[in-house]
Amino acid sequence: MSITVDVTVRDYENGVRPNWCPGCGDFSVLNAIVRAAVQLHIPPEEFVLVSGVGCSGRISGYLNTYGIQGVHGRALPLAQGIKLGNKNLNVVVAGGDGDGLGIGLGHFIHSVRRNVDLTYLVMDNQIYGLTKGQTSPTSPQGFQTKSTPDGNPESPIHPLQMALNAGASFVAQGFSGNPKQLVSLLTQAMEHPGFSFINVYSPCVTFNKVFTYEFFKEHLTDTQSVPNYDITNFAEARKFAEQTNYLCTGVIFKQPSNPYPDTVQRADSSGFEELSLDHVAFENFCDNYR
Ligand SMILES: Cc1ncc(C[n+]2csc(CCOP(=O)(O)OP(=O)(O)O)c2C)c(N)n1
Ligand code: SF4
Repeated sequence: MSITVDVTVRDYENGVRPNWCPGCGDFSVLNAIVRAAVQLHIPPEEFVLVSGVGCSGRISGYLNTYGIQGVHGRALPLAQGIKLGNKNLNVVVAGGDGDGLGIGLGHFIHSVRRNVDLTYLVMDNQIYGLTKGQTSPTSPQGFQTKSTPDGNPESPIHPLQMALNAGASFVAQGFSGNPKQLVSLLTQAMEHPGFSFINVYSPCVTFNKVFTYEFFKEHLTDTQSVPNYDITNFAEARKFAEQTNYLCTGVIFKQPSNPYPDTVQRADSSGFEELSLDHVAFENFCDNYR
């Protein structure tokens, strides 16, 4: 018999006031994470929020739960270690497009392959917010920023395309301006066994004056508006994402997968004993650099 724990939003409040700019899309993501955890009756002591570096990366400090901000681009390996160390924890990872699709891109792809049971949410504002408005990997070609005053010469990474092509079994996209849907996407992602991915258009109101709330409200198409949209059809998912120029929302693709096993047979490490550290030699070596 499973016991349902009574959890409220208040249980997740830690009284720390986010220092995001008023109107930043990240507020909505924070609220959605809390509401999803509450809807799933997850007590704070069974929840971990791992974040990257950036304005978005501050998110893990704003909840009364376990949280850790990793070094830039390294939130996913941290989160995998946490989940594999304690499978009873619900692990959510959140970070920016620069963090996860620039410096952390390798980890993203390998996390999809490894398929550890966690949810990864990218707060995609198409810019580096914390460092004051440079071009990011999701900035479109021609986009003018402080680092590309003549327009971005590079073509962007499309997070949905990246996740689908890497083989992710749960791929969704949300928008900070639609908090109700965001909660629903998060609860579905967190319930999905294996690696689940949500890209969230989360406007930076200070440095990105092009991809605004108004822009997304006008341009986003939801899967629900497509008659008979089949979330299990990979070809349809890719086509829909491409045809909307990735300006789409909803669960784009979902299929069952085999999550990384809880217990993995480890290699016999007895042969490594001869590699054990000679502390005296090591200290002598270090002295050369002191
Ligand atoms: C190794 C390393 N390189 C660069 C930086 C500088 N830096 C901090 S945050 C950031 C990018 C932030 O952009 P994004 O991930 O999109 O997050 P946002 O601030 O927009 O939420 C960079 C380049 C760093 N902290 N560490
Ligand atoms: S600079 Fe942009 S991303 Fe950072 S807190 Fe302000 S609005 Fe949000």
